[in-house]
Amino acid sequence: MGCAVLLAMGFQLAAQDRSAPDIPAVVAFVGDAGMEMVLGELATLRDLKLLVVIVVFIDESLALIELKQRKSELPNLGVDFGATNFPAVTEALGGIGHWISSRDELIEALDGAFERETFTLLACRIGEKVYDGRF
Ligand SMILES: Cc1ncc(C[n+]2csc(CCOP(=O)(O)OP(=O)(O)O)c2C)c(N)n1
Ligand SMILES: [Mg+2]
Repeated sequence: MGCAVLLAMGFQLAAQDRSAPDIPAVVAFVGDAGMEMVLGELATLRDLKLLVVIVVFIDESLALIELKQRKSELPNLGVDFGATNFPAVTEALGGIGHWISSRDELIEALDGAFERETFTLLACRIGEKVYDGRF
């Protein structure tokens, strides 16, 4: 969980080591629980000035596990959690954070993210149980 953020950071670092400044922003896609597990890395993004864009799927759920739990006809247990204000945390740690509720907002926010010099987190509200029928 959360490894996409670390992999994106590592990719940017390796690109710098290879003197490849033409690498644009790297985009990481991560679940909201995964993002909570690696929140401290936002401070590292700030300090290393790494141009990474993080797209967080917000559903206040360990959705993949909830899906498995439900398919196994087990009671809902330990898979729901509270809302985190990810954009506020991002801003507190020196990045730019936005809430996203539509494809159009995502496209516009990505364009903005690719223009700037700081890291960006886009908190995308994807709704509940949207993985149903897709796995
Ligand atoms: C460190 C770690 N702990 C537990 C798991 C098992 N696991 C796989 S997916 C998942 C839920 C992830 O929730 P979230 O990041 O919100 O993603 P979602 O499925 O909701 O999109 C868990 C607990 C894991 N892969 N890695
Ligand atoms: Mg989730």
